[in-house]
Amino acid sequence: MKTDLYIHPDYYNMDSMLSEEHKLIREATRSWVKKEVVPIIDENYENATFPNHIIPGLGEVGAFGPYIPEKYGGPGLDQISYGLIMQELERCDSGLRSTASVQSSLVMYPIYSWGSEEQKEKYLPKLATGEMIGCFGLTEPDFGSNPGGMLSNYKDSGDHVVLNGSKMWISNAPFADIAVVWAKNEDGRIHGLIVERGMEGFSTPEMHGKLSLRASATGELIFDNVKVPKTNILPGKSGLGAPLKCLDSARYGIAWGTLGAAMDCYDQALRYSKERTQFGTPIASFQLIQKKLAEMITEITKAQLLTLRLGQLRNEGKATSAQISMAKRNNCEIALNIAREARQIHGAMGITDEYSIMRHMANLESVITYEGTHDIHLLITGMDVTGIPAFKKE
Ligand code: TGC
Ligand code: FAD
Repeated sequence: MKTDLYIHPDYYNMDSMLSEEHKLIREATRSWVKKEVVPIIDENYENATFPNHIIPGLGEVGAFGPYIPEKYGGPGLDQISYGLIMQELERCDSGLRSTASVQSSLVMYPIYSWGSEEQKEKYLPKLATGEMIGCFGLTEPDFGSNPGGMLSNYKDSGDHVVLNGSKMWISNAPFADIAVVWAKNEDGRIHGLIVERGMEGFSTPEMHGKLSLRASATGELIFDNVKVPKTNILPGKSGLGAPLKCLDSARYGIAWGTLGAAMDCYDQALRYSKERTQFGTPIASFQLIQKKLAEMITEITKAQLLTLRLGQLRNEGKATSAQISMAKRNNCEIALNIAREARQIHGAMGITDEYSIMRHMANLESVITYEGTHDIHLLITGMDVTGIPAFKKE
């Protein structure tokens, strides 16, 4: 079995800006990940399976709804703790973090923010422990970057509504117990509905053939005249702004998570470069290797500062959607670049599963695309600074 030697880089002593509680939460997650997930992740990645048996453990480390109050079964942590947990999970594998992000930010967050008291009491405590798993259906086959065009719709039918349509690329879908689904009512207004596995006409076929994020289950959601009780509609918010607000929370977690993947790649590259000898000397002594390592740690340090500051703003309730987009975009980009450079430092060994680098690199191709593509986030920043949206052709 491989030994996990990870030591996280902290060039600017960022740890001095964390509380003792933050460090304890990070350490607890790191130890659990090292013990329970690191030894099995390669096999799951290779087999394209999610290790369902670790779900209760994810609940125990607080990875499901870290900021959900204790009243609803969550640990009631702050936003920086949430970020640190995501960082430790993605340090191991983006698919692991994905499962937790979807459950936390895309399922628990909307139920907590806009659910009725009955919905909160029914679903949140079970989601917090992992007794129940959720997924989030926004993307459709013809509406990815432009979710506002969605075709999924429902019609009023007495005490229930009848839902039709389909969603694609849905993380956790194949084994989720519930789906938070975004669909239009008869007036064309978007609402969130909680659809439960077992409702007649609702199916979740698994999508196969992914060469990225293989340790995360992805599927479709198909609604064929599904009768959804009206009590399952989220009453507190409607319009595209509702699912986009959930994305803010998930994108924030991804900013922390991708930094974890970047730090893992850098840590391995630094160690390998000191151990690997060529031309009678450690490759770390070559200027070109040092250039790669110096640039990696510089980008990681800048991203750590950006991300922690964003966490402080989130704690104060002051982070804007555009600030979150900037961090998601930046951290995905630096993580992918660092994974590519770390792969080169490892030479041929870098393409094997001896190291997690190639797996991170392949995973990050999904992460740079989902939750808003790299270019969509660039356009969000462009719109924010100019006041002019460049998404649509008039
Ligand atoms: P637009 O007209 O700009 O906005 C519609 C309404 O939404 C409001 N809004 C936001 N609200 C909260 N947070 C945000 N980030 C928001 N962005 C916009 C906006 O104020 C407006 O409100 P109102 O009251 O005026 O109606 O919308 P648009 O149709 O022009 O689209 C804008 C665009 C392109 C930025 C947006 O649609 C977008 O972000 N597209 C990307 C789609 C995306 O990210 N999909 C992700 C699907 S989920 C996923 O990938 C999960 S992966 C999970 C995992 O495994 O980790
Ligand atoms: P498209 O929107 O078709 O984009 C294709 C290309 O066109 C991109 O390069 C894009 O940047 C570019 N483009 C599009 N519009 C513009 C524009 N206006 N200006 C400039 N360029 C533009 N979705 C969910 O709802 N729930 C999930 O749980 C979920 N999980 C996912 C898991 C995985 C592994 C993956 C890969 C995706 C997941 N998604 C999920 C879907 C994801 O959010 C979408 O793939 C993403 O939003 C992009 O949509 P698309 O793939 O349809 O690409």
